[in-house]
Amino acid sequence: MRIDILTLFPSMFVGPFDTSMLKKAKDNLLVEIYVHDIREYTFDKHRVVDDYPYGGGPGMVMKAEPIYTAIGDIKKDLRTKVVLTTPQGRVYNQELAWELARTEQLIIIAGHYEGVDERVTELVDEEISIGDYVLTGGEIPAMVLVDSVVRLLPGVLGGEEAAEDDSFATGLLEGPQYTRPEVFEGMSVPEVLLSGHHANIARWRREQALRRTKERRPDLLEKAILSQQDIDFLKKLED
Ligand code: 9D3
Repeated sequence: MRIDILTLFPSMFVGPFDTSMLKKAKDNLLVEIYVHDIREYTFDKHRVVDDYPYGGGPGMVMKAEPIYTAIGDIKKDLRTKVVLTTPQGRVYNQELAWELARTEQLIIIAGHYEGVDERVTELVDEEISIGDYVLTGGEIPAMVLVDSVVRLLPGVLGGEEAAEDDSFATGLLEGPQYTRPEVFEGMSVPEVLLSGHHANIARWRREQALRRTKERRPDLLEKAILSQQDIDFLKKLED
């Protein structure tokens, strides 16, 4: 997969893509990531990338022309998906991450200021928000997309199994986890985890996941795939 990011702040992307899993994915040639400075696609003397909004109002709007030129330069073919990060977009989730992960080339326009000239959206396949809170720009959302997509690529996690076993893939939150020591500040590790009884451990973990999901994210339970045993356990929790 190839990912191209269009941004006014290319330096923001330097650290995050050279660390940890993303670095490994790049080193192993599973993904190519290119960060492009939108200002490089201006051809006027002052290299202007933003301007005042028609009709007035606060803030600045990103100009259409540099972004339009950049996409024309970078886009490989009709299979390329062009994404714009914007608070007005479809709210991001794991399903959409899988959708993006299936494309050959992903171009992400990181919005900034009050937004981009509406005529750019003509070239955009998907407008995406990462959630209902206010950020200063679309750069961090662009990084969120890259991180969530790259880890789904075949070969990145050491097989796709780990990605498919994710809590959002099974539809449940994960239960509690423990590591050494066995007793910490008077708090013990649950007995069952020390028992070596793998079937009991698996059942206990499943029940903890069900309990926690019911408590914190009951909305997830509606879509989760549950066995009769799961349903019986959840019913038991109510009394
Ligand atoms: C006048 C109202 N504006 C400021 C409160 C709206 C506004 C414009 C641009 C609010 C935030 C931004 C910058 N944010 C993004 O570009 C953005 C974003 C976000 O803020 N939250 C969640 N997802 C995203 S994706 C892009």
